[in-house]
Amino acid sequence: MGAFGQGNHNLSVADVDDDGKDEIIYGSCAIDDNGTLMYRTGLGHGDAMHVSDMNPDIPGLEVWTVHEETSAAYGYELHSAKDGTILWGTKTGTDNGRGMAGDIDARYRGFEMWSSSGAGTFSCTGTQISTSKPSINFRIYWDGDLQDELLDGTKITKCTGNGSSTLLTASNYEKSMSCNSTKATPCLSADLFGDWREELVLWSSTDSAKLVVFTTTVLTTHKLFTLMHDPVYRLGIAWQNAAYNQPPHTGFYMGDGLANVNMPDIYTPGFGKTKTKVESFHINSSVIYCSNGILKISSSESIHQVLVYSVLGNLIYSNNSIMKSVYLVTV
Ligand SMILES: [Ca+2]
Ligand SMILES: [Ca+2]
Ligand SMILES: [Ca+2]
Ligand SMILES: [Ca+2]
Repeated sequence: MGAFGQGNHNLSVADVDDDGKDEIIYGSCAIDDNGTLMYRTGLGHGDAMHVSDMNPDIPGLEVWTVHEETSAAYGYELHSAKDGTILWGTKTGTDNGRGMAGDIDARYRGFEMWSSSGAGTFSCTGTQISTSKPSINFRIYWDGDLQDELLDGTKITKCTGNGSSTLLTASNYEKSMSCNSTKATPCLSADLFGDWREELVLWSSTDSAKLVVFTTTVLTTHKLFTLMHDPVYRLGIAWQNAAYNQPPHTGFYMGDGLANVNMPDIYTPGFGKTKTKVESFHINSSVIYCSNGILKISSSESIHQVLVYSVLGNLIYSNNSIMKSVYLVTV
């Protein structure tokens, strides 16, 4: 009751009121964990929506969404995910079909956002920062920095202030294709291999039963737990098969540096023994994809065992009888 006409062609799931239970964010409304209406903005249906901590200066998550109804008071707007308060937006009087949000410009704190009908690209506070608009489709973590790259069809691009550069043209490999005609969405974009950058899954037009998985080979000095440990991100992968899928987002803002990201509760599998809680990462001194190099491991206590896995999960090095606080591994 009350949600009629407010839903999108997509949804997101997140704990927007921080009570440990998830709400369903469904376009212009949200459904509380007990199934009742939490709020409605009254702005009606839309085709694209993004939920994350887009403005890190405002506590909690924000929702960026576009609207189809020409009579809507806003054609695009940013609102509080918790109570639906409109933070900023513009009346367009058009069927605004596409909208994107991601942290694509480190010069402006928070996400940037843009849509089919908007005049350009905006900062998370609603200031227009450019008259141009990049692709309006998916985002993806692909290179080594903490900003989003853009994914549109089979192309991954990097925004470079005034333009963009192409990082991957996936159609060059196995004649890879995106899905859903003009929507040009991937089969999936998700952190499958666990290093926090995201893999891209497409299908081969030479054999549509064949999936083609792309992973980045770009070095990063930023180390983070797999994004699947973040509940908003993990649920974002779970709702990928809902209607006009939208890119997943984390529930935290990465652009201020990973030292500010709260460590979730992570336990090693234990392999039949007691599970061990992973207390911390040495996030400032690690290099992922350290191929053909020497990996230096240091600890405040004596290191007994070192296991090194590839990003595909294969064990590539093991030593079970070490009694040192500094240990060098040649990988
Ligand atoms: Ca909740
Ligand atoms: Ca926020
Ligand atoms: Ca930004
Ligand atoms: Ca990046």
